[in-house]
Amino acid sequence: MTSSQVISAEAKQVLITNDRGGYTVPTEGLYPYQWNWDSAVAALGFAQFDVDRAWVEIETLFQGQWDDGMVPHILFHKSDPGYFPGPDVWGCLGPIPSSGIIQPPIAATMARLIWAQDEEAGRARIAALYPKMLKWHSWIMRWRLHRGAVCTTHPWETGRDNAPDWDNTMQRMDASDVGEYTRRDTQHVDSADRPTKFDYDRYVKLVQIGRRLKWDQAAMLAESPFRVADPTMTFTTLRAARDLRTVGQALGADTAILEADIKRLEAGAATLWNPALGSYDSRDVLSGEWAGCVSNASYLCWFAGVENKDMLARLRAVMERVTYPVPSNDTGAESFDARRYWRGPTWAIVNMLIGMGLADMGHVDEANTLAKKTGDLIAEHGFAAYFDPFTGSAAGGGTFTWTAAVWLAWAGGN
Ligand code: 9WN
Repeated sequence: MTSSQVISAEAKQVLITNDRGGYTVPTEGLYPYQWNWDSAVAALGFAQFDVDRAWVEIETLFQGQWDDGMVPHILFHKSDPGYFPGPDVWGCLGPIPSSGIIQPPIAATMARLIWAQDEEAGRARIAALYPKMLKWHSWIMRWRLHRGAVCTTHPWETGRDNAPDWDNTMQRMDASDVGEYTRRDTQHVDSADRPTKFDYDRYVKLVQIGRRLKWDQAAMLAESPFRVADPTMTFTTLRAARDLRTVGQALGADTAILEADIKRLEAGAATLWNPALGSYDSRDVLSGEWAGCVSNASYLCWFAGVENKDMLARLRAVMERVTYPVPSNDTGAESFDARRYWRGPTWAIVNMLIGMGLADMGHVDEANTLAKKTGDLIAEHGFAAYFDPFTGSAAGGGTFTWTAAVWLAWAGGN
């Protein structure tokens, strides 16, 4: 076996080990439940060796869909004391105990890619998923838009929990009455790789507010102190709309509504361009302030089918300068921290989304370079959650489902 085949066998084993029967945990211990966007990536990884299992992963995720269309960020299939905040803290009443927020809606994109690998047999599977995916998309369009950009109501929704994008908004929040709680994350991994207590208090406070409002979106819109229009949510939603349109057309559905959604979201994506920064950025819709952050999500424009020459120039420079791109924060920013959660490290999953977008938009050289560098990173440093962008050293726990899936589906072939 070549070394690449050895790594592929290991990657496959990571997925199999993290499989809990119908769903995959992100990693043993630290994350014992089904996470929304991790699961979508896991499905694409499974599709490389077991396409039936790939569909099952997404089907299980949608079993947790709420009546109103929302698909939660965590499904607590079996209670596990190793994770905080668990189902008792969220107090949600969906068909499966869950959190009350979402994550970047990449499931439709992954389902479309899986269907491309399983055209005939997969038709019935995607046809059954299509109305559910559309319902979730419509929920986002109904509740989360601000000038066409998609807002996040909790840092965890973007999947970029601890990004500096939220610092100003979090600074303004009062969490003095959050009460006592015991973190579990720092019992599994080094606290230097994890968010601070200041941030964690605010994450928990936002969960308490949502719970008090019974996760009623209209009430949260009126009362929650956290609403930020962000590149992750906006670009992934726009991409989902395009993929849903493609799937809908192939299934003979009327996709007029999706055409209109795409136009609104394209206009929304343009509102995230911060001219002073020269980058896509997050904006707090309550204060009107820019975050002033170039993150790895800023480079998801191509994934959304949005071309931008300035971002391309920036990406080329980053790929020259940084050994293992794409860092989750501008390496020159004051808030840059090479190891701490979303404040600097490189995440293979975001690289894959950026790379897929680059390839789709015809930037094949950049896409190949990024896939190669990501492949080298994984080959040299393993299936970690994330990596120091300069040294490549692994952080946040090993044997991560999505890093293994990224190797199998994208980075391992180069
Ligand atoms: C909270 C599972 C998840 C990822 C997120 C990542 C991290 C959770 C946490 O782990 O978030 O959702 O408790 O740290 O930031 O992107 O989906 O891998």
